[in-house]
Amino acid sequence: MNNLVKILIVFASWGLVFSSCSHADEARSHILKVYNWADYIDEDVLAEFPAWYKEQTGEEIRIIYQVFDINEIMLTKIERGHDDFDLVCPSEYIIERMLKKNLLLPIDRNFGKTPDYLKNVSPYIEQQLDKLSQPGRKTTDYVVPYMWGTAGILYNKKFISEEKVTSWECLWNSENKNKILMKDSYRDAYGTAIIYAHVQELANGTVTVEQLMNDNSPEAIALAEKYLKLLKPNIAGWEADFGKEMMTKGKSWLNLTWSGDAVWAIEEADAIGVDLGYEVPQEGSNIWYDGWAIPKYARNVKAASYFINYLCQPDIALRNMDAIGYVSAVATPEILKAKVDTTITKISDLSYFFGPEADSVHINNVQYPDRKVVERCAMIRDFGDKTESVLEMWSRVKGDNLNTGIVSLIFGVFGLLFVWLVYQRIRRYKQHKRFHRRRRHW
Ligand code: N2P
Repeated sequence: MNNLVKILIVFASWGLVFSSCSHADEARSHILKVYNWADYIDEDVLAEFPAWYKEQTGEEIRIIYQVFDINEIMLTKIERGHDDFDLVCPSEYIIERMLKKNLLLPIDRNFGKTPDYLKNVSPYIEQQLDKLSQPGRKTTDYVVPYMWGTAGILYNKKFISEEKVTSWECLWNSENKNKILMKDSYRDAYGTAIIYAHVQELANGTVTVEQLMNDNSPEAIALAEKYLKLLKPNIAGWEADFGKEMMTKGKSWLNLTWSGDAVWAIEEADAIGVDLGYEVPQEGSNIWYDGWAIPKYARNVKAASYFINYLCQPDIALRNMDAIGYVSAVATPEILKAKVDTTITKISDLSYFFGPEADSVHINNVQYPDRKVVERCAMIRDFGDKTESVLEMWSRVKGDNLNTGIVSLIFGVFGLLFVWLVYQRIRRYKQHKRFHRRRRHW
């Protein structure tokens, strides 16, 4: 995370602490509380919103901005903490959960004189998110797609060949002992393990990636646990957001990560002569979608809706993409034009996203996955009440060594205590007997 964002966060937290004193009179309608992923917006875009909002509505707004790097942390704050964030940015399986639990408010598309830029979002991405709709609640009435991408392998070409990363096998290969940084995202790790455990069935066409990644049967959980434990010797660390920097510095060989982080890392590394690549393995992977949503406890739906509208303008979307590396869900001809780069030799089919004219374009294919890549990926779904068992498995996997150590220590101490107590009992019993025998003799 760069310094400006850190400063923004510090200001934001001060804002939270002091809002009750120094801003005592500030109406909540002049505050917008945004809770977003770290490194997920251009800082100037964020800073310029109050002026834009004033222009559109004549009203003042001050942003309180906080960041998270794990979906579940955000969800807990809303679901359990009832925090009054006006905008959050969950991923698809959390969107589904929030819709199921009725935790969201509809987006207010009443923008007055301001055009409705939400129309700029790709219909393809909307269709995908609408698969998560719940009875009486259509996803896209509650959520506006923001960024999307794939999960795959970012690798250092100095140590790993492109051919090796075409299969998830490379993560399990003992050649890569202690050389992998894993994204600290339990659903990505789970999906990857289950996919790899079924390489043969996938090749035979007897199962699909979608079925595998969303299988939460006890057998699947046990299988994922087995494969994730087998992976552990190769794991150098779990990262929430620092993997891209480590890779840029050439500190690790492989990183299971998201496409946007890969784009950012590849560009940064290139500037300092480190050659990184990104691949979505042949077996298939996760394709994910993050969207803006207004939680039930929000207190400024108007500003939240305007903020989403502001982000859907093509120039703003382009600035965000350039700053963070991820792909915006906004898919207008201006964006396609700005993103086409004829120095890229590889041709990709992006017609599913931009429309028929984009069926063979020269475009960064890490950022914008080709149709073939999208076809071998699937979206992850909410695990509902099975989430708990998967999370338990996940903590067994991650805390394996520590837990076994602590458990053996506890057993060891109690074991010794027990032996000592039994010994004392026997000793006292013997003494007692001896005493009585002697008394009888006296
Ligand atoms: C950016 C996080 C991206 C979120 N730091 C991917 N779902």
